[in-house]
Amino acid sequence: FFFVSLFIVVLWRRSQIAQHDHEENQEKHIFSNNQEEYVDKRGVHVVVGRYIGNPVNKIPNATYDMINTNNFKPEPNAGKDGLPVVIEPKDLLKMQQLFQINRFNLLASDKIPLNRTLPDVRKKKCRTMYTNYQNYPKSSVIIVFHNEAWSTLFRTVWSVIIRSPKEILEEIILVDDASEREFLKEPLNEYIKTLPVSVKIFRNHKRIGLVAARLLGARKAQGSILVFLDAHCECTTGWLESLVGTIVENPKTIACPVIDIINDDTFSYVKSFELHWGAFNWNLQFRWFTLGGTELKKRSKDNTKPFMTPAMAGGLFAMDRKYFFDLGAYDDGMKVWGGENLELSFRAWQCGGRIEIVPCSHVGHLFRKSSPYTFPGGIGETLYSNLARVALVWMDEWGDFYFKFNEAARKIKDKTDVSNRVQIRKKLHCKNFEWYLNKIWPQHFFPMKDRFFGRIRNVGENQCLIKPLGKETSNQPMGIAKLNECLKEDMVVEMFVMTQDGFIMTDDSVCLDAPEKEVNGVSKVRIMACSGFTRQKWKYNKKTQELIHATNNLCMDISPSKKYTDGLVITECTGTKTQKWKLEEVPWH
Ligand code: UD2
Ligand code: MN
Repeated sequence: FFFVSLFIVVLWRRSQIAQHDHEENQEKHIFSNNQEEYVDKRGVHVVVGRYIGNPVNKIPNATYDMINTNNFKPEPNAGKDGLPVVIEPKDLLKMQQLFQINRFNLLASDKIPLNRTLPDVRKKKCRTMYTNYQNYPKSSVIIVFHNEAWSTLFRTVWSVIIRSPKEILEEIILVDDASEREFLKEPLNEYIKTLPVSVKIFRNHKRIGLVAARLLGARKAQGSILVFLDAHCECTTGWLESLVGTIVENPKTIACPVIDIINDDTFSYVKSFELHWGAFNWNLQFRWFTLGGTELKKRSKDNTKPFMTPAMAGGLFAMDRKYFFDLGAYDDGMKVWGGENLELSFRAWQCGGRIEIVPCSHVGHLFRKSSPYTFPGGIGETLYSNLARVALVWMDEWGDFYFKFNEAARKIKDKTDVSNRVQIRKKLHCKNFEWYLNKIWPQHFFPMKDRFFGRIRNVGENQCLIKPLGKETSNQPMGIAKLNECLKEDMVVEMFVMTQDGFIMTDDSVCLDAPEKEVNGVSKVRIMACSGFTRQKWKYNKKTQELIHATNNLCMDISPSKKYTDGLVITECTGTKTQKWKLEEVPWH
């Protein structure tokens, strides 16, 4: 229980963005909280902290006035070209005080002009693509918000205005989900009248959550394409033509931009790498994962071409309006925040549509480390009831798997009525979740009929292999492969999958990994991001109970120090008891 709860806390709402940089063998992740983490050429795991600013121990709370006044005071050059904003030392305390309001650096945001310039981050070839956009259908851009800051909200609006071809922009629709801030009321109504394109505002006076708010916006939209954005985005040149162009090619496509990072401390615009696709872990948390070998090969032919993704992040996408409603719009049983992105992702794929990431479309999103608003009904209750709906309607046996390992969702399950959504699944003759996993995400790490799922127990020590704890900075729990007391209950920390190809993997797409050549007689076994490379392949010999590294025929053993906390190694097979492993099946549905 300790492990599981700690794990949940660590991974709780981890911002999903990681950035990949592939320079030869080097894989680099830059996380939104300014930590950098990569595996260098020797396979050494490096984490570099880059936190800027001095943490202050006692930060006074933001005052009522700070929260309710619009303090937008642009300085002409602040944040120009997407560069970071520098806060003077004398303002640091005020900065931290203001930070709490929206959980981003409001002081910095309020200095940046609404129409700041941004670099054109697209691949060069993109500039010659989607040039006949004059013939494209028109878009309604829908932005829902709850207590958003003025500067971030209207920088989103202005970035749409100045970087969308006016021929294909029908309107911008703002939906206010019961914001309390004074400046978002009458002053906003007046301000939008001055804007050079049609901007409409619809308001809910009771909090209805982002799904219902987006549904309202979609129903009011006049354009034949719906484009959804969060209220703290910045669009770059070419963003809209490429999304709409992708839908014109195939109207059953949900087109997503590459989501770049607006840094929550400095508001710098950071291009994120295009080698990611979206998926999810056993807890149904959205995650970015690196594309595997075959997708990379497919993409290397033309890296400006849209590519499929098993799931979308949720906030930023474009879709044909008619198709949006034909496909069942959104699940209006979903409350406040969370889960709707997976619901739409599964529905699209299973019911004959597709989701693509469009490399020529780049939109920045302000990623935060925590959520600034209240969750009526409690954050757990809302999120888990949304996810329970996803599992019940779309995931078949894997829904049972989710409930088995997720107590919070299990508790809500019986109170959840999804009959209207099950109807939609029937009406649209949707495929099952097994098809989705096999065909759309074959690299997935979920249990399957033809795979081992369960504990891996060392016979000599009577200890079990465990997944390392995720680092604060990382989406993926990585580290030295270690043993721990085997638990009596079934807990995800000691659950592993072994595929027919010999990959031993677990939640969050991490795999048992060892070097192909031994280093000084023994090599450490690590748990690393699954790569599909042979260094992550293993063979299990049922008779001898040995786990053998596929390329060099070395056996997995505990470290020579014989302390299982020192981690596992691969070494010459000797038949000793610590080289024997039991693969204990655990029922998962
Ligand atoms: C991500 C998505 C977000 C949504 C969410 C899961 C991206 C970049 N963002 O989290 O769009 O899919 O996952 O639900 O993919 N809002 C309301 N009413 C509410 C709560 C939020 O209107 O009760 C608005 C909010 O002001 C914002 C949008 O909904 O404009 C998304 O909320 P968020 O920015 O907190 O979500 P985020 O980016 O953490
Ligand atoms: Mn957001």
